[in-house]
Amino acid sequence: MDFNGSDTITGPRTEDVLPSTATAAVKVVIVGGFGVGKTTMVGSVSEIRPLTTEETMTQASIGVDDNSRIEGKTATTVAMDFGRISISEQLILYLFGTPGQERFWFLWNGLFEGALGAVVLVDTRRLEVSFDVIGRLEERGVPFVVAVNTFPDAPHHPMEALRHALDLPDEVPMVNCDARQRASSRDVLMTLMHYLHTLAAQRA
Ligand SMILES: Nc1nc2c(ncn2[C@@H]2O[C@H](COP(=O)(O)OP(=O)(O)OP(=O)(O)O)[C@@H](O)[C@H]2O)c(=O)[nH]1
Ligand SMILES: [Mg+2]
Repeated sequence: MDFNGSDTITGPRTEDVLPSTATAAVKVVIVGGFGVGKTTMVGSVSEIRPLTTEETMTQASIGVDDNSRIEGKTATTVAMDFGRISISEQLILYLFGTPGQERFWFLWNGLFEGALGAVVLVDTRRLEVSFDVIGRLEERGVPFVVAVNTFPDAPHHPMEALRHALDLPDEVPMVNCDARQRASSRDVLMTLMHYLHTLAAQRA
């Protein structure tokens, strides 16, 4: 440990301290298949330095994980991502990114506890990895929005065709996004908040 350098304990950084105006906190889960950009989204939008649990993918994952269409991907989430964003002076979102690989899906139970809603990230080059994810959310009754992460070489499909392919009800909001962009990721979360608000108003 370097006592003169960056490891010196100096207390929380200003961005780590919750604003005193915060009155409500909501837990949101970011889900999706392997390599769709969940860790990227939590990282781009979080105000605090995100906590990630990424491990380098090894030879052992070849043949187990389908990384054949995710060139350049060298790390994968093994437990969760965690971040935080203030939506307004009062409202704070806590973001939990799930692992994409099916062998870690048993962790979902803990990650979903107390979650009000979810974002499903979708890669149109590999739509099939989204089916199970959406099915699991529907089973749990967790409201969700679908965000189509626009990878440059991904084929473009009209939203309605994607809705049909994913067998989504009309009321589930769908948006395009670039998970690397803070503003875009933030827009996705705003869409989810509006949707949760609409659902709550309908129930009332
Ligand atoms: N072009 C482009 N690349 C992206 C975008 N989002 C993520 N990536 C890249 O896609 C790769 C996978 O992103 P991750 O954020 O690790 O995906 P993940 O869903 O967390 O993956 P797992 O945890 O392994 O399931 C990374 O190399 C990112 O840099 C995007 O919107 N556009
Ligand atoms: Mg990840």
